[in-house]
Amino acid sequence: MSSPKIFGGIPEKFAKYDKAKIVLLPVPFDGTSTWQKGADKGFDAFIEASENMELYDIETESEVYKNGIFILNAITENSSPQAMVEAVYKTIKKQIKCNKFVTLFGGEHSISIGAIRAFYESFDNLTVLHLDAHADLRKDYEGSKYNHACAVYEASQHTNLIQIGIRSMDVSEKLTMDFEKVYFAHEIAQDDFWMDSAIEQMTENVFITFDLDVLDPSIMPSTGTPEPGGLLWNETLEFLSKVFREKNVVGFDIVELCPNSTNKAPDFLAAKLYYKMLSYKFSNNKMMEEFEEDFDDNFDSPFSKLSKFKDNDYDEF
Ligand SMILES: [Mn+2]
Repeated sequence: MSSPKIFGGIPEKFAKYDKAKIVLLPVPFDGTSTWQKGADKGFDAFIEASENMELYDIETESEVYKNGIFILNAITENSSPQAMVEAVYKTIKKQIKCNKFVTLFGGEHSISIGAIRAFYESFDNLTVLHLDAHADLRKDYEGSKYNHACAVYEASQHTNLIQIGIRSMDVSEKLTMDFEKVYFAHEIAQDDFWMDSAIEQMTENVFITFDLDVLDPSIMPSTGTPEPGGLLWNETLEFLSKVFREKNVVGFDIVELCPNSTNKAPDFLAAKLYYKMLSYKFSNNKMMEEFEEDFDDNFDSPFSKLSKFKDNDYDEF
């Protein structure tokens, strides 16, 4: 497998498939967005910004790129939203079976539907942690259940869905919404304990779907439907680092970067967010590997230990 793109301008030897623990699937799909188009340009802007990023993470004292980050061939299927979702599903499932830590970058939020399906089929009792300004709980929208407005409907039926930062929804979504597991933006602003409460509701295996519009438009204006009153940078990272520390995050996606050619700061934020999440994931693993060496020879890798697949389940490429 070869790929023309490299995240973060990392040395080529860390961007080869065989050695990479991390794979990144670009899905530059923008077929169902309703207002500002441009999420299909998000991945390129994200990669370009990443090249200007310094690769040592101060907080975790780590250089996570040394675990290897390989960019898979982008999903370009766009004959229909359903066909795109199925293509994403197949690719993700295959990579999970190959014991990669699988990440995705959108595209708009409908790209998460196939990813979530692959993850809940592969990991028992999956929690989907959904950070978003919007509830995205519609069963169908404009005639399709593969619309971005339906991004987590399937997750609400098949996983332990926890929603963070919501501040815009349709009244019909109240029927689907599990209010016990929703942390609205206006509540977060007044509650010092929301992070611990949300983490308490999570099962061990967590997939994170991160819609960039969960962030406040003051720091993330480059998104299709910016909503005032969102999360800020440091509180977002505090929450994510806790989740990665306390749970087995099995994969994540970041969606809805809709780049603006005159303000590149949001593109850089997206690249940094991606790298921060990897840093949290793999600095935990480092601790787990030390634990493994010291105490237990049979300890599996943190990704494989809870997946339903056995090592000999590998697909041929
Ligand atoms: Mn959204």
